[in-house]
Amino acid sequence: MLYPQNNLYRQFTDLSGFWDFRFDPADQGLEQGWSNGFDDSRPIAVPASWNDQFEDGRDFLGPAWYQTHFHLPWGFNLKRLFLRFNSVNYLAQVWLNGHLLGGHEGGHLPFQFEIMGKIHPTDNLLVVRVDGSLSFDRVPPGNVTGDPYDFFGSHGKNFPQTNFDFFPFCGIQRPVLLYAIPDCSIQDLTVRTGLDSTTGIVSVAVQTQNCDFANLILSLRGHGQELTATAHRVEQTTTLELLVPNAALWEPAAPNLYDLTVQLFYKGELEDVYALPIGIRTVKIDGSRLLLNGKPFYLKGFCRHEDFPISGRGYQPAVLAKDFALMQWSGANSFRTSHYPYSEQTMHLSDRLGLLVIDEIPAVGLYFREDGLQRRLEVCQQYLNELIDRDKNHPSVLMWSIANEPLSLRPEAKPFFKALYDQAKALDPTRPVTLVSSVGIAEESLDFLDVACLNRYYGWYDHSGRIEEGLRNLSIELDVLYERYHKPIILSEFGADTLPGVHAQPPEMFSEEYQVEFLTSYIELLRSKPYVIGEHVWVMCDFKTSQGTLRMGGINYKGVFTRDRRPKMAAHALRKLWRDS
Ligand code: BDP
Repeated sequence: MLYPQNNLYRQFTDLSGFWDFRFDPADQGLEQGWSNGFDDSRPIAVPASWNDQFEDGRDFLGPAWYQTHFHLPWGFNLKRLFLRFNSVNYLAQVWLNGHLLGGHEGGHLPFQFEIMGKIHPTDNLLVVRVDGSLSFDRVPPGNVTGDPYDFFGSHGKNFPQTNFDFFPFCGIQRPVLLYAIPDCSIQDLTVRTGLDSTTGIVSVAVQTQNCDFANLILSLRGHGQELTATAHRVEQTTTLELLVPNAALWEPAAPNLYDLTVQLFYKGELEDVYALPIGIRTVKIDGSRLLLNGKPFYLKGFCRHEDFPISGRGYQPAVLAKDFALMQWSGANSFRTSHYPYSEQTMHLSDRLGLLVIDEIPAVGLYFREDGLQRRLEVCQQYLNELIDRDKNHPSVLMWSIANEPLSLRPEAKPFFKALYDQAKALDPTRPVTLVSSVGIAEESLDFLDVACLNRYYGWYDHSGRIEEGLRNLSIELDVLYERYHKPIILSEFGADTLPGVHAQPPEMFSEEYQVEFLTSYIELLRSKPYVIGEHVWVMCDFKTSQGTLRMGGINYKGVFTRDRRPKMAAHALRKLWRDS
């Protein structure tokens, strides 16, 4: 799904702003909820999670109603029109002027509706019902009951009862765009790049719609070069290839981008243009090594969350700019989109600023009891399709992650992940596929996954207060894991809760000194293992969680930065380590 853009042939407008909003705890529905004129509505900021915008309803997860009015911008009436929602968590149903456009399941991924015939030139009423409530058969799951074996962390005692460790923020969390494209248009582009000695190979699959036998001109500009390729009488899809001599490759230390432009001609007229920044690079797993552009690469960086006071999981451009500035300041070269896809803008900034991304579907807290299992698989399959469709053209996307810490000790786990692995490979054979494990050696899907990602908290949840002892265990475990599966390993989470301003010498749990010792001694161990290809600290910033005995004030304090982005001592320690090595 191409992101809307503005040029002479396509346009979009952002419907962000204050919408009308009401909670609907009795689930009275559209008729009762809206035909009464919405007397009890209140203004709400879109995009943003609803939970922290009011004095009531923080823990209320839905259903709730949003509505806004808009006019058709000048010139839009000559084009095909769509409404695109970049992220609504969790279930969305959308009406335009009383017509049900459809629905979507799952936050963090975009969906859209064509609205021809349903839109007026002047006043349009857009209504969205959002339900973010937690259920065992949703992904990620919540309100799980029964066998403690299927629970994450606090064994179902947290509130709201999530099977994962972050607050289940809900609402319209990213922009809603109204956009226009020509009838005869470029529907999709799939860019893949390769390398033959110093020559870059750029192959672009172009999909057109509503114009058989169109002509295409593909051009690539940048780094002193301008190259073109053409295709004639294209029937819906074709693949064009460009060879780029002495290509300026994309890598974190030099995130070189080229401007790719596709022009679509139909019956002699230029009908559509789409432009995309692209990077030329290759990714390969070679034995126990990760090769970027043919050279071994070691990942240093963070896991993160989209989380900020008041806006919750809502898109905040200034916070995003700050997060990238802090990642660059600390010397990170990569991050994981734990535990759901991040905004499209995050992916664009990663391309531009040179951060590699482990791109994860929102499959966290998965468990494998029969009830709801098939449904959870289907939802994960939908997410994987949507994620790869959205992010396949970003040079920053290094690999796909198909889950975080699934409770994989049941036999159903392996076939579940084999189905997702095969799907990812069929959609994108160019990138490695991983899964982030907490069960380690028992994660039998490592038989087929390309990379092993392991989360470990020895010296925190286990071996509390005894980092050295914990690390002796980790050292043995890493060796055993590599011996068993022969896959390169990323330590994809390790960290310690740290209260800013709390100090102790000798270091004690929760003190800033303990976090420094914890992270630096983990990193020293990891660097001694030749099959370890990366270290991702849990977590970049403190973030909001459900309430429970494990989380003081509903906050996970493992951040290297506070929730408002101030550094703890560990941030300086990591900067020293990551910038010097
Ligand atoms: C891991 C989870 C992560 C948690 C973290 C923690 O993947 O979501 O927040 O532990 O406990 O198990 O801090």
